Amino acid sequence: MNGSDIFFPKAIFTNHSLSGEKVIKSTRILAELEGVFQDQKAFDLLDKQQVIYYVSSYMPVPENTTGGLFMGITTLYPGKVGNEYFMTKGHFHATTDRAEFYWGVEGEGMLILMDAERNVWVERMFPGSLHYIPGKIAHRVANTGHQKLVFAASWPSDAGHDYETIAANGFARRLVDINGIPTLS
Ligand code: M6P
Ligand code: ZN
Repeated sequence: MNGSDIFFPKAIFTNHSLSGEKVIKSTRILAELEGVFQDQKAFDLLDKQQVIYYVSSYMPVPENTTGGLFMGITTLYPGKVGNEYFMTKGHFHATTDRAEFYWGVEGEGMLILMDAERNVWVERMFPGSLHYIPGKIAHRVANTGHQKLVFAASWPSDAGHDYETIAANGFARRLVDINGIPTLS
């Protein structure tokens, strides 16, 4: 090995965010979560421009490439719409059988999972929690704490996102605050 074979990494993971040439950043404001929460009256009273979460994704290969991997870091703010915690949109994968890892980095939350028969269950998220999401399972994250929830994810580059199924039918159960306790209702 000589000096010309030593490279700087193509992406950097610092301060709970990714940076590099092939990193894409996106932000979700509350307006983009219209219809996601149960309490429409409470939703209508909130500032629709507020940022609910943001994601930085390292996509080293083009979307839909078979055999590649992506990585994302998501920061989800604390808050509620009525008694329902702020959460990500949630999705199935467009290539339905593709799996994904999520892992907790900072803060507290719940990973909400739903299979094709609409059975719903949750896994607690905390710094160091590791979650294997098998194919064909919809996934969304709720922040149940009082600070930012940061989690990382890695998924196949040909997984894609199916948001339509969730937009049409939602998840079969909701994670709500009942007397300060996250409860699946
Ligand atoms: C994770 C990954 C991404 C996803 C993001 C936000 O970082 O699963 O693919 O985009 O969370 O979740 P959603 O797309 O459901 O809003
Ligand atoms: Zn996914």
